[in-house]
Amino acid sequence: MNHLYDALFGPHRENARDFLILPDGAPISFAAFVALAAQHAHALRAAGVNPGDRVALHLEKSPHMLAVIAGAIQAGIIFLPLNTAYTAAEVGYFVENSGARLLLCDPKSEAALSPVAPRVLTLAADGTGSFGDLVRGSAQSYPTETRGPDDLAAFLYTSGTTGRSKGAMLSHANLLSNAEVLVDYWLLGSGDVLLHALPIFHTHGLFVATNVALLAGCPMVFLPKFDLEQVIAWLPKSTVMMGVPTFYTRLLEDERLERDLVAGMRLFVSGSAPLLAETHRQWQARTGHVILERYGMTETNMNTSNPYDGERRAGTVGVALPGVEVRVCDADGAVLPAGQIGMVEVRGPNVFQGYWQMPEKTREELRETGFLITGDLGQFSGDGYLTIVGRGKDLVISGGFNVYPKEVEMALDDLPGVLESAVIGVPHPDLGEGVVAVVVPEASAALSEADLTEALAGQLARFKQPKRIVIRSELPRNTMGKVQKNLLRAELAGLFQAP
Ligand code: MLC
Ligand code: AMP
Repeated sequence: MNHLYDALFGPHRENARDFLILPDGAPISFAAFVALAAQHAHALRAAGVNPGDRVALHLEKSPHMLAVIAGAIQAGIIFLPLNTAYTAAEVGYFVENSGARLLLCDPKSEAALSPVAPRVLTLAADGTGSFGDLVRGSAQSYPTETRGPDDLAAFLYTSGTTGRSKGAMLSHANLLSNAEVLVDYWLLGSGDVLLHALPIFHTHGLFVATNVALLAGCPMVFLPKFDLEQVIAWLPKSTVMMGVPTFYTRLLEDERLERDLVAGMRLFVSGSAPLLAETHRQWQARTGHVILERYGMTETNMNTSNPYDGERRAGTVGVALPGVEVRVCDADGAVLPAGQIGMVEVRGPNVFQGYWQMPEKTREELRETGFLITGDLGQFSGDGYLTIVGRGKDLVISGGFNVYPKEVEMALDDLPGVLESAVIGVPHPDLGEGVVAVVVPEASAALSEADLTEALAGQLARFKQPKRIVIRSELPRNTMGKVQKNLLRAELAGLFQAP
């Protein structure tokens, strides 16, 4: 038995229905996808990757990328999906830290990424490339490797408040238990069609959207990315969409969004970043649909959700999912009563296995009792609805991507002429929060925003780079010498707002 493979793919071996509906090609049936996954499993083995090894994926979203992931699960290989925006230096760290035996990348990234991994093979979105060649010659069935619930399935790298990324280890049971809960909770079924416009290198697009679709046997309209025109074209043919708040604000900006366009839709889910109550209300007024907001994180998959039947309360992330314990605590871990603000802690079969080869980091965040300290500040209502009121961790969420200020500050501080810097998130109409850096030059240095922006390019993934850099002679500090980011946030709050 293979805990995750048997549940997600096993039932579909003979399923001739469409699984992946593609905007520019013939659909791929469930059965054809299972066969494709087996070919990718063979290709991974042919490339020298064995059960228990790691494979790093820096690939454009495509059915082939999904098939590598499925093939890795079938072959008992741990996969690391990486954001394609990551630079070679960032990818190099993930490959080295994880000990990945193979890096798969798009042919156009091969030259840049070859120096950072022991072995690099290529796989384009259309299936061509050196790894694609191995796939094409392979058999369409693979003897599935045995894997139990506690075996590791994936590492997802998440940056940290210290600026060093950590590999969150997720087991087969972590992923499957959460997908099972979500299918039941959101009533996903084979009659649904899921509009999939998220990337598949993060929890939301992969472990929430894709895993629930596989488990429910529901087809996905598989778009390469969020493209407004494509989403508008496919909404009338879909029943469920999962997205980050930017999806909803971008759609609201378009006058074609009205009731008729979404008459066939059953469910809109939002997560990964706070959905403004205002967006929730505008969506309801324009479309008649009430967005269902849920809350999760890389280390836990999904923790809470607004109910399917029952009140979907704007500005809240709903109630604890079945089987998941969610509590709000003080700094010592004592549980606080409803109404009080404290640290959100989570325990359940969804909670990860720790950070790869970082036992101390794991101990800092995962209590011996099994509760994960999320770093999010929350408050329960008397009837069990959780509101995320802020973050105890220094983190900016831009368009659903996490940016850890420490990492950006370290890159800035290393630039010639920079004395120190503070990176913050301020309200951004499109991305929710926009990354802003406040930089103090050394006494004799003449720094400009344009020069600093250029110097950072290539060092950090594009989404981590500040959208604005403000030069100041000093940073506000409290009596302890700590930079008062709250003052900077208040002062620069209007930076991205229309005048
Ligand atoms: C793209 N850019 C971003 C960005 N996305 N900058 C900041 N933040 C982002 N999120 C950059 C591009 O490189 C480009 O730079 C410029 O901004 C404009 O790009 P765009 O064309 O407008 O962006 P687009 O490609 O449309 O992407 C925006 C987006 C995308 C919101 C559709 O970022 C996205 O799909 N986000 C989803 C993230 C996600 O899946 N999160 C889940 C994490 S899991 P330039 O300079 O080249 O013009 C998780 C757990 C949970 O959090 O609970 O789910
Ligand atoms: P990640 O590490 O990318 O998985 O991001 C997880 C973080 O995203 C959480 O710790 C929260 O801070 C944030 N998050 C996810 N969903 C929501 C939500 N619905 N509302 C507010 N914050 C959210």
